[in-house]
Amino acid sequence: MEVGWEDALSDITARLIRVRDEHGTAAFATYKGNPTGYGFAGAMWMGGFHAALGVKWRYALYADDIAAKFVASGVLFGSEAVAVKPDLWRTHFALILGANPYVSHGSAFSEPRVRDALKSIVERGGRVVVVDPRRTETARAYEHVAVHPGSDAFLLIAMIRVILDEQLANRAFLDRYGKNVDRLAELLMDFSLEHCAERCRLEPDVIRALARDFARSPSAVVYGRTGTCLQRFATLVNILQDTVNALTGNIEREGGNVFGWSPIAFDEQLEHAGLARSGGNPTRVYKHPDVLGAHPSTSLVPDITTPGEERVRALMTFAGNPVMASAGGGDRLRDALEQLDLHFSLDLYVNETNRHAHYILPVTAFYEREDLPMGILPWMLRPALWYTPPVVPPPPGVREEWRVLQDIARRMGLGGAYASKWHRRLARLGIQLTPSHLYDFMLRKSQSGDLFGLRPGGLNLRKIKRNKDGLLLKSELPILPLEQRLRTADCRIDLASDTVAAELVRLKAHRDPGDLPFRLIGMREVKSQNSWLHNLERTMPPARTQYALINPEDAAEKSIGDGQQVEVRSKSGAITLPAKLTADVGRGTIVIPHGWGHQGGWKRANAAGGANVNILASGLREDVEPRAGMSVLTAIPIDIAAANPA
Ligand SMILES: Nc1nc2c(c(=O)[nH]1)N[C@H]1C(S)=C(S)[C@@H](COP(=O)(O)OP(=O)(O)OC[C@H]3O[C@@H](n4cnc5c(=O)[nH]c(N)nc54)[C@H](O)[C@@H]3O)O[C@H]1N2
Ligand SMILES: Nc1nc2c(c(=O)[nH]1)N[C@H]1C(S)=C(S)[C@@H](COP(=O)(O)OP(=O)(O)OC[C@H]3O[C@@H](n4cnc5c(=O)[nH]c(N)nc54)[C@H](O)[C@@H]3O)O[C@H]1N2
Ligand SMILES: [Mo]
Repeated sequence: MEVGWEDALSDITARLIRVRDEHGTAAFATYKGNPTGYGFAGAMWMGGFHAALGVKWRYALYADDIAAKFVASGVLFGSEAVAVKPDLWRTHFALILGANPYVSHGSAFSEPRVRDALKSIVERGGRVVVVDPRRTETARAYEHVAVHPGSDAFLLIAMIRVILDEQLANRAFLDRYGKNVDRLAELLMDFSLEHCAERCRLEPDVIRALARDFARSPSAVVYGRTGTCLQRFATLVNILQDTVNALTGNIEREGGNVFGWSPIAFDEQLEHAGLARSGGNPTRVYKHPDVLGAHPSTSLVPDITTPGEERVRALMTFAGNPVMASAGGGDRLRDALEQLDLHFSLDLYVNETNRHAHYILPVTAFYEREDLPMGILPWMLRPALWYTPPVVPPPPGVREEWRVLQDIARRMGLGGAYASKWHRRLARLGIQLTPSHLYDFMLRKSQSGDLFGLRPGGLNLRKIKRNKDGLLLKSELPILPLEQRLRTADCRIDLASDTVAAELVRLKAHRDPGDLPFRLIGMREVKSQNSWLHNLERTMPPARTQYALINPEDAAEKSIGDGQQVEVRSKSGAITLPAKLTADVGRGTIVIPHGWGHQGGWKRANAAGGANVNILASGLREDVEPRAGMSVLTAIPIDIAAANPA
């Protein structure tokens, strides 16, 4: 049913006030999805909304994406807020694990010309090696190492052993910044090269050569992304990646893993807010850690449904679709959402998650609003700022995200959705700061700012708007002494922390169920953005279908023909979809893209069919990576069978 903004906002406000009066602000929760990264004003106002309302539970896509990388940075570098990224424009060796930048465009770093950056490595005589169970678009363009799903920890351990055993480590770097190198060697004693190679389904010589070449390269960097973060041992794998970087001296060196540069010190802001260390505000039932202040979405179901104190009763979903995208999603989440006193959503579409919400508030899309994407500055390989005005007028009836959040906070008597209590006070006096005010203020007081006139030529919003093609702030990332980068108390990188020791014990003890011999991995498609972009003719032409990619020999053994329906079963559920046979995937690996199987309010997306692959992910407490709260969304044990055997 359609209602006007006035009715919707006044009822939302009334319900929020009722929940607060009856249960306190610990009954408030939000879920923030991926597109909050593509609109800075909305993201900023969401932070302000949390502060103004005192929202205690802040679920986000991080746990289905990247929390493990942040936690690993905390363990090694002393802060989870630092944006460490591969220096692709200068490196001589990029070892890429579980990332497919030719399709994804790169992640956890920002570079508009990512293909050129990778090509530049080969052009200066270097190498790009892609470690992936599938021969991906990126792997095809460079060298491919076909690792078995979920075995990256063993690959990295084996590389570390070769580097240590063959004295290939950078002693000068380790003497100055390393710690516990000998203890690391002891911890890894039980993992022989041969055993590790077997787990990875690689030849020991392949790993040996990789380790030697990496260590001897003038500069080199291990870069891992979702394929490593979504594994059962995600934090360990992310720590081991930077352990390889550190052992070879490739931290904060040209061509290594570098801390980068941003005019606005978002890392320090997070550190001052006490958010650079995970676990300060664990989830109420599973006690999974918050990372950079965000809670894993796998906890949503128990936190809504388990009776008791601080139970979630009012939820805002903002640019997200956890019913489809989260390991804790599916029907269980859909049913849990029905129990809420209030669920409202800011979105462009009626998706699978907000379909059952009390209110869906339609907001402007990226082409319909102005933006100044400052939030990704710390991740940029070439830091730049550009202002974009709206390029098309919004359809009637939609509002900008920040205005909606501002309005709700104002109606609740809080002034506005500002992080700063001073700004909220000003707002109560009638002075409402807009995104432009805050952008200008942040820029002007930043390390490159004009300091409100004290530093002529410095940054301010007017200057950025005047430069229609944008302002390139740095063409090369500055390299600083590590003393200025590391946040550890002793200014050293502990390579054998208690976290590593504990995770190695867990790794050694873990056994996958023997009756599920295949391993499921995901795949991003050019014409999808997680669970959306599926409702447009250009991105979802009638012929487009979701497939399960299967190695032809596996298919033959299971009597599955090309195009035939195959049932894919995990311990958590089963889905059926057509098979596509391809030697791009190794034996024992099944590849299924996520974000399909729509049942939202969209027509074309629903009609496209397919299945929600995350039904196969468990999201149960025992299947969540304990250190960072990451979901296990890759290397899931499964079995396959022809759905309609002849
Ligand atoms: N199996 C499997 N599952 C995965 C992953 C995987 O690799 N494999 N990847 C995970 C990752 S990395 C992520 S980030 C998550 C994503 O998880 P989510 O962010 O929860 O899911 P999306 O599908 O990206 O949903 C985005 C929603 O935002 C809406 N939207 C788009 N633009 C805007 C906007 O400007 N404003 C607002 N308010 N709404 C907007 C869209 O209509 C859509 O409904 O999925 C995770 N799920
Ligand atoms: N076109 C498009 N672009 C996107 C997105 C999208 O949905 N569509 N999503 C955006 C988002 S939210 C994100 S977070 C980024 C993600 O950016 P990337 O991580 O670069 O994207 P993916 O294509 O998911 O790459 C993950 C790779 O990991 C591999 N993999 C799976 N399991 C394992 C394993 O056990 N070991 C190893 N070594 N590899 C494994 C997969 O085969 C896959 O090739 O992409 C962003 N860009
Ligand atoms: Mo993501």
